[in-house]
Amino acid sequence: MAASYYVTTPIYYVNADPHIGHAYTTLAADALARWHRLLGEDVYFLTGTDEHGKKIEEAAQKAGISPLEHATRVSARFRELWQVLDIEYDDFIRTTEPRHEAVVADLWQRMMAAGDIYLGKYEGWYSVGDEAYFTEDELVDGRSPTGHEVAWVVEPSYFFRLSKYGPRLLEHLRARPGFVRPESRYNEIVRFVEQGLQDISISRTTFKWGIPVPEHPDHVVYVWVDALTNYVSALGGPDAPLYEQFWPEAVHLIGKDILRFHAVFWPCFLMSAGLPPPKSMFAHGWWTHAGRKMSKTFGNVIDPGAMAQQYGADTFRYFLLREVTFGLDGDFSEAALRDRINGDLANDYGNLLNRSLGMLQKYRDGVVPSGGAAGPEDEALRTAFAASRETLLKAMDEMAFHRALAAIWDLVRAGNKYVDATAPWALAKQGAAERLDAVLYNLCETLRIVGVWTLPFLPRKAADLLDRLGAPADVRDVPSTAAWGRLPAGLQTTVGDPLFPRLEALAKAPPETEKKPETPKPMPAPEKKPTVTDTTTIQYDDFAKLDLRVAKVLTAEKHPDADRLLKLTIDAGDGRERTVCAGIAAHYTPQEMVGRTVVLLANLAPRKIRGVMSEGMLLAAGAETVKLLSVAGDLPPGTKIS
Ligand code: ME8
Repeated sequence: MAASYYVTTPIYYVNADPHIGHAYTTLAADALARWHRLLGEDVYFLTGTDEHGKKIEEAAQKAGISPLEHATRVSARFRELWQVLDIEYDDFIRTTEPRHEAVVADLWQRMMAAGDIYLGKYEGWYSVGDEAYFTEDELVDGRSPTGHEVAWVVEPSYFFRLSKYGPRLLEHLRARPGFVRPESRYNEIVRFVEQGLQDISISRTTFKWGIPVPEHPDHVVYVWVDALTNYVSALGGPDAPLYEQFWPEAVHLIGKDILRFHAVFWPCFLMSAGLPPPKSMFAHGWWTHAGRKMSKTFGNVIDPGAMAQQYGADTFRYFLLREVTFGLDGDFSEAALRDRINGDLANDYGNLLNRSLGMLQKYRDGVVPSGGAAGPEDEALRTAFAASRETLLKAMDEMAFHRALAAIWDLVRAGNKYVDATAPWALAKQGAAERLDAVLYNLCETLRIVGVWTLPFLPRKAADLLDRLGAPADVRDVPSTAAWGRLPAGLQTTVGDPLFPRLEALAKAPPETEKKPETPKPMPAPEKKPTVTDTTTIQYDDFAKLDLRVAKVLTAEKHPDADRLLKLTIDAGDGRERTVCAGIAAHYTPQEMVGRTVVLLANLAPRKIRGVMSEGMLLAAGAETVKLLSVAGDLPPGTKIS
């Protein structure tokens, strides 16, 4: 029997329109769901909307309509966006549906029967923006940690004995290091639970827009108890066959800000109700724009629907999952998106398709040849295939989408190199028909494999690629890419228009791409050795302007457009991942760089180096032989060097 896989997104508040954060989690979940389907698993992918609570009630009041009417309108906008972004969910749950409300009431009664709910009085701070309670200590300048207003509330309330479940939760966490990912978030949760848990208020009496507490309808169920239950109610509740099949495999994708609700409250509610916690969860980072939190006040909100319309849904999907390590924060830049389109998608991926099928058309009337004569260039292509496959499978297991895509692109680039190395046009001229057959076949097989692997990320374009190749259904799944050579011979291919037309009109690009033409800056500059006469004394203040830090290399790859550069992603301890181009490709391999601790000049003005925005510079010594600076001992990223 096929394995089961259950992936969920948070259910989104319907107080306002969907934004990039919603799109991000949902398309990550969609990519995972598609990947697991391609593996042949039985997949259930759930998303939906969170429609109760004070926040929605207030938004409806503002709009002058009933909360349900408001929720219905906004919930529909989420579904419209998911259609635009090609999100293929299996179920969309709304918390105002009776099927959900019934399971919330059931869960409440189970927790009550376990003796874990008691009546008391809540007195403390509440933030409607977060729909969360805060202690005095947690407030920052009189606001919630996320910057929302708080109000002092005093009301009768039911409490949940969270304190009782601390030890059991800790045991659960310790036995399952993968319960919360990434690891940094797991550690954060373990530390939090170790400090001991306090009981929490789980009902409200000062407004009505919620699910009534069973037998006490003057209370409504706290919106987080209501919302979290969606993951079980969508499966039909604890006695349903869908629950039996999928609940043991549940993986929650969430943003880092709602981790505590998922990793602490939710497992404890479930334990109290006599149900097992989900299998695991992954908390991703936040997108900023132009270095700031997105907000209407700053006018820097990115509309995912508009982006998908302008650049194409596939492109937007690819960019969000390729640009930033899943788990870390990232800064959105339209210029970077355009670079990815012109570089990865047009130059690499689209080009491999068009040149390969173009040559196949020219030399073999577009028909995939069979067999042929092996040649010395084949080895490198096969090796690239095997290496990409291994990295890809592991990366998808770890939800490291950026690494998965980088691995696929290693094969794409190996395919393009294969064209250059085998020079099919020369083979045609020489009449080396057998070798030409083999080369053209290998290119088609590369395209097929790349096409299958990119289906989760570029669902339309990859399907288009496979259609142009004429690939039959049985060679369009992941198991069919386990070994080289499954593409049958004799298929009729069609070239078609470029898959990803280049964006030539850069003049129309946003101002950030229009900055002065960039030339690669060599690092370090070997030609210009400092001499004694170059040295002038400086004041300490001058030195203090340099933000030198310990940093860690997370990923490394060859710069797509410059042989001497490596393109690195680096953790400089500032909560985000940055890209740095370093002129060290002749001295260090990408593999040697991953995990290495380096010294970074972090406040060097960002500049674009051959199409890649580089933020900072690694320090190194030497000219002919270049050695990177490092620090003795084990200092964490971000440690200042002074
Ligand atoms: O929290 N970048 O709903 P929500 C990345 N209803 N992610 C972002 C983001 C950004 N700039 N801004 C927000 C809720 N998010 C609850 C969930 S689940 C049982 C109930 C993410 O609409 C945020 O991290 O406020 C969260 O995961 C998601 O958007 C939903 O936010």
